[in-house]
Amino acid sequence: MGVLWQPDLFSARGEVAVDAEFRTGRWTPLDARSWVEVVPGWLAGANELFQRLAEAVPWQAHYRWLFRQRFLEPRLTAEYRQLADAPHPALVVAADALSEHYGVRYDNLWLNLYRGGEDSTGWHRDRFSCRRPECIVPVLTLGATRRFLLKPRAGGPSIAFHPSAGDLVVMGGRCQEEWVHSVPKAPGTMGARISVNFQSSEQARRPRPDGATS
Ligand SMILES: O=C(O)CCC(=O)C(=O)O
Repeated sequence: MGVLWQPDLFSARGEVAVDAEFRTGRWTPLDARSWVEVVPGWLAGANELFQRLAEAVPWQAHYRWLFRQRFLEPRLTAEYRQLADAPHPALVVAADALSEHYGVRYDNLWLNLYRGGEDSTGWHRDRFSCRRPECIVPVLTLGATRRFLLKPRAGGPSIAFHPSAGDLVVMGGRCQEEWVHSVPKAPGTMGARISVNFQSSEQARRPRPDGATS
C-alpha cells in the first residue's frame, strides 16, 4: 500500500507499548450524560505500528448509501471480528488494557486509513457497534494529526480535538445516542492517518427487555 508515511523525526523507532495507567488522561464532560476522555501519548511506538498496519492490513474501499445515493467512501477500512486475528500483537495488548481500564470487553477492531487530507468521514454515530444506551468507544490515532469533531445530534456548535500519533480519544456515556462525530477533509494535510476503533460485541447487542446484559 503506497501511502505517504511521515514519521515524527524526533520520536525514536521503538517498541510498541501502551500506558496501562492512563496517566495523561483528561476526562471532559460533554453534557450531563456524555463524556470524552483524551489520553495524549497513550501508545509509544506509534510510527512503528502505523508502518506495520499500512503495509499488512488488507485495506478495502466500500460503497455506502446516503440519502438514496451510492457513493464511494473517501477512506479505506478493515474489520477484525476476532481480536485473535488482529494484524499486530500490540493491538491485543491495547485492547486488553482498555478492557481492564474501562470495564468493557473489547473483542473486535475496526480500522480506518485516511490516505491524505481528501479522505474523511462525515457526521455519524456508531449505531451498529453501540446499541446500548451508554457505550465507551476508544479510538487510537496513528500517523497524521487530523481534526476529530463532536457535536450534539440535536444541533449546536462542534467541539474539536486534534489527536496526534499515539493519542487516544474515548467517547463515553450517551455519546453515540446524543452526539455525532466526524473527521472532516483537511486539504493540504501531508501524510496518512490510521484510526483504530476498539469495539465490543457486548456493546453491539441490544439490552434485553428483562434488563439482563447478555
Ligand atoms: O477515524 C476516526 O477518528 C473516527 C472513525 C469513526 O468515527 C468510525 O469509523 O466510525
